[in-house]
Amino acid sequence: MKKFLALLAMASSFLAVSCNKNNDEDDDDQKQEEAQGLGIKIDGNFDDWAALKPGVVASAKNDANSPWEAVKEIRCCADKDFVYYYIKYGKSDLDDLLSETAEELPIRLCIDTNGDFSTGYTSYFLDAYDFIVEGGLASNGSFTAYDGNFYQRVDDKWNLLLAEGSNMVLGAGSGNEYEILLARELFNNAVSSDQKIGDVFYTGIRFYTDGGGTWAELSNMPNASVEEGDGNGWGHLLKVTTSK
Ligand SMILES: [Ca+2]
Ligand SMILES: [Ca+2]
Repeated sequence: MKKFLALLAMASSFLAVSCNKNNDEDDDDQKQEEAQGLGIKIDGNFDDWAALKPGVVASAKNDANSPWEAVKEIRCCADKDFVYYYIKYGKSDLDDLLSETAEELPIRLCIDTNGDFSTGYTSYFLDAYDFIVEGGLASNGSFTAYDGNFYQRVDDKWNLLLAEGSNMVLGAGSGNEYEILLARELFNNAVSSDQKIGDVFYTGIRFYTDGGGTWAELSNMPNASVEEGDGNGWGHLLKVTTSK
């Protein structure tokens, strides 16, 4: 936890540096950026995502044949300390959802840490996955911070590893965009040695709604129909390679 908090402090100092950037400071900024990994700050500003180098981010757009509308795009990238997610909703879809004040925009981050798809949950994606983080993005009609419960699939049940409040995930949004950070150290401390997040891992996101007490699927991403006879529009998980 101490290391995690120290990293957050570093992230804050990085922001201060980037706001005062000039040509003389380019070298210093470069060093700071290397120390910071990908330099994404969870602040509801998405310029940091736009500044990422090509090839760093794995992404998926809502497939034209998917039965869903609300979520348009997800992106994911990772450095040695954190995994980052970006989510883009359709503006009018999001406004409609948030107009229901009970709507929390719950999501599940679905994660396979090692590319062994022989274990885990086999629904909603074409690849089995062992872990989920589940929490809401909204409260009282607007985006809020993200928190969630962390579960592992064991014996056909979701086994709670860390309850919400663990600080393993953070999130912030504005407009119709949202960003999430997941701290690898806290994730890896909670799982067995053979299930730690590897340099290459796989992930997807399930979106659903329980506004007004009625549960409904909003989207699964990725959702491209990649296999003949798969009528659900469910796709393979995104393959993410850690930037070093
Ligand atoms: Ca940001
Ligand atoms: Ca696995």
